[in-house]
Amino acid sequence: MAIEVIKEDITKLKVDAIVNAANKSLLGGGGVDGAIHRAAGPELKEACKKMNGAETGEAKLTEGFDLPADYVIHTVGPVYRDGEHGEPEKLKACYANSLKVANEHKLQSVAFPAISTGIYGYPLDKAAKIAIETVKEELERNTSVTKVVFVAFDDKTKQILENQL
Ligand code: AR6
Repeated sequence: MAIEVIKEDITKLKVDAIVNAANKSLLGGGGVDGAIHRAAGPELKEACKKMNGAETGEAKLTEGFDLPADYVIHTVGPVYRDGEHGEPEKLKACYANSLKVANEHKLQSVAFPAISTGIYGYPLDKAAKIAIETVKEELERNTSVTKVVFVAFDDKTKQILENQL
């Protein structure tokens, strides 16, 4: 099993699946969600419309359309309030459920953005700990996934993920 941290635009990655930090509507938004929808093209939104949204912590798969990645796994991170409203468990569910979906589709390589740490306000150090711990746990199970890439969009995120790893 291999876990890597890189600084990159996730929409450029040629992996089996990139994970999208979406919202419950699954119909697009700002941040990494907006970037993924722009790069994938309008067919992605059409595919997302058929999924009737998702709950926080859930993960649902579509094709990647114009992206170099074959698939997109859409997950909905928690909006951070104070950490006392189930945010850690919900963030953990995002990583675990995304990898479960990847396994169900026999995918090998998956790239994650730093879910919830942008618009949703999750403190980076806390989110990075959950992200790395959960992915390690899931890769220790019997899964098709052999490679996970954590994609940072800025130096600070890269540093914190690397330290945690
Ligand atoms: N590649 C990799 N990472 C990126 C990219 C990119 N192209 N663009 C941004 N990031 P955010 P959230 C990083 O705000 O906090 C949307 O409107 C970004 O720097 O995208 O889960 C959705 O529709 C940060 O480190 O997601 C939801 O409404 C990380 O991705 C809401 O935002 C996550 O930031 C979700 O908020």
